Amino acid sequence: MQKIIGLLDLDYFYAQCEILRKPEIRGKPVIIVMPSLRENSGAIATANYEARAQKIRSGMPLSLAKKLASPDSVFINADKPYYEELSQKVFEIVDFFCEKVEQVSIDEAYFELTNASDFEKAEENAKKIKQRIKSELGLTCSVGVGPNKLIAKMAASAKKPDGFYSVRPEQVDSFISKQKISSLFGVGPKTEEIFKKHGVQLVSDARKYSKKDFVEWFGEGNGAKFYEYVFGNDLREIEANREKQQLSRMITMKQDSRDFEFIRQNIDFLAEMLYKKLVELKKKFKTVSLIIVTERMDTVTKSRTKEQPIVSLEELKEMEYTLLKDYLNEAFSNVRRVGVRVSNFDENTGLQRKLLEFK
Ligand code: DGT
Ligand code: CA
Repeated sequence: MQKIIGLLDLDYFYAQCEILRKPEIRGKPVIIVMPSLRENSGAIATANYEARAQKIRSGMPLSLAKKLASPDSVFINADKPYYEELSQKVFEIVDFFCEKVEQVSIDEAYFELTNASDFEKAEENAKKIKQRIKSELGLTCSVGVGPNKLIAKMAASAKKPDGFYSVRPEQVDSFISKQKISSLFGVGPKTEEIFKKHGVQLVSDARKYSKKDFVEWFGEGNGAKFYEYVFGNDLREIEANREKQQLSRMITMKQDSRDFEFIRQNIDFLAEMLYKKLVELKKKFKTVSLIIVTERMDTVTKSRTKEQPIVSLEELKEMEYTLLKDYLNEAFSNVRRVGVRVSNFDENTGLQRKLLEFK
């Protein structure tokens, strides 16, 4: 199967979080400061693009940023717990769409799109994630899609902010060869200097050297790695590291319908698939949701929470049927897609032994 990977990177993240809760500062240069206990020191965590236009950068001393900043600039002390809360919400959206998510920092994660039937479908899914983050949370991000982590990351960096860029397997070579060597993933100022000493400006310039040269310049590990990278190769897998907050399965039905029996059969199929996964992960849950996408592409979610964790497939199905009846009583549209979701996982307990015997 063709591996397809996405990389999501939130734009000027800390600054964007502040603008979200203080809309009046949008459009002004916004600079986030990591305060220091010493008077007048402190460093810049990040700045929005308006501030970057004044040459203000992450890591810069506060004193220098103050000199560069225009009088209408807004300086704000970093509020990490608030940014972490928003970050959690962002990656819950990614979790909802993708099974394998590897968070690499407060504002960046790789996600697996391999399940999509082809690149076009994977691109659609990645765009949906981006749109959902915008519509639900009001945050913009840059998303790259590619056949491996290296390409996904570089694609995301190539179009910032609020960008979307997909590099399909047949485009990898032309994409990567014209990138500056400094934008190759993992190349810092020291590595860049060594490359430049050998006349390497663009990634394609590096290809005239052998792997032996690379190893000589950068050592065994890094040399071999960069040698693969300049040809766009990267075998690193996604290391899923997020505790799932919810799990779901969705399907587009064979035809649009409002028929209870017909939709129920689709729900049974999804519930069985999902329950199998839950048993595998040894997860118990208290909340069950039914997700309906109507023929007009509106999404409706109905949920119910029990006090005690739900411990059988039958119980899960019964709850879904009730939610479906509720939906059919309230809404008139035909159902196009249907989804079964569970959340609110029980922290301490795994599924009991007898549930593990579920076939
Ligand atoms: P971007 O992705 O270029 O639009 O801008 P940011 O601000 O999202 O930059 P990124 O992705 O490198 O870093 C994410 C957040 O991490 C950023 O909003 C603030 C924090 N951060 C980045 N660099 C530094 C740093 O040098 N010092 C401190 N304290 N925090 C940093
Ligand atoms: Ca970022």
